[in-house]
Amino acid sequence: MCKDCGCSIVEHSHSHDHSGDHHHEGSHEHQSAHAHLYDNPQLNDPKTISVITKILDKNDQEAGHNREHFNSHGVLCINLMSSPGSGKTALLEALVDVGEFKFAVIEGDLETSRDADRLKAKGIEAHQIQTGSACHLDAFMVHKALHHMDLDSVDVCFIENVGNLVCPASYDVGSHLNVVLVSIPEGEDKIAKYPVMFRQADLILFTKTDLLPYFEYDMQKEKEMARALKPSVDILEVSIKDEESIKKVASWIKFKMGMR
Ligand SMILES: Nc1nc2c(ncn2[C@@H]2O[C@H](COP(=O)(O)OP(=O)(O)OP(=O)(O)O)[C@@H](O)[C@H]2O)c(=O)[nH]1
Ligand SMILES: [Zn+2]
Ligand SMILES: [Zn+2]
Ligand SMILES: [Zn+2]
Repeated sequence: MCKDCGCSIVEHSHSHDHSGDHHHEGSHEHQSAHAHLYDNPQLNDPKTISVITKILDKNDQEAGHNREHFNSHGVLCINLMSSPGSGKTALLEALVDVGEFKFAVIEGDLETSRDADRLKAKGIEAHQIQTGSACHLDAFMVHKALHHMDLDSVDVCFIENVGNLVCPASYDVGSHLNVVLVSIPEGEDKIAKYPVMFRQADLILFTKTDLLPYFEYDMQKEKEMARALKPSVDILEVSIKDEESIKKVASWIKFKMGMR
């Protein structure tokens, strides 16, 4: 558990408002989060609860401000979340090749600038955030990056979150949409084990489908599990070796761009 980020807070709400204004004071999400905190013997000190609640409320305000940045430039912001190595950076590299829209990327990793360097090598504007010990991006980290970016020159800004299926789900970073990746080699149980993350998803991408012949993976069962958690979720299958599958992701994004 991450001591300073409040990642033990589990939101039980089945939906999350990404529409702009966030009124989180006393919201249902936070009340249920508080209830959950009191159940946690490691975090049952009222002072600790009060500090974590304040961190999340401040984060939500900053996330709203980040969304104003994106809205004022007509940019669609997409938060990419997954376990480490599920293929977030590889997807971005493949998306630039299909060339359907212009995008920039805010990269979050504990250490190194490797992901941003990979993207810059493909001509993508990328800004690396090194979080040090933090296992997620928060709205303040993203805001710092925003003031170094030229949002006028892009249609979409991706935020590649730190590889982690747990606490990134608790931090609104100011995105409009959440895309959650889950790769075939990770095994069949990820959606059931990390429901908080998958409930936040607007789109779930099953990645590395070219590896399906080598793994026992019941795709239909996993899709049913995803829809049981969130009936409205969109789902696509992706392999970076199949350009048509990348084009489908690009089309989904273009469709969403058209509504902003
Ligand atoms: N076979 C196959 N390999 C893939 C695919 N997508 C990504 N990979 C490989 O999986 C590895 C991890 O991919 P990344 O894109 O770095 O994963 P990531 O989610 O960005 O990882 P972190 O930033 O560390 O969380 C790389 O070696 C990729 O080449 C795919 O569709 N098929
Ligand atoms: Zn954390
Ligand atoms: Zn990456
Ligand atoms: Zn600002």
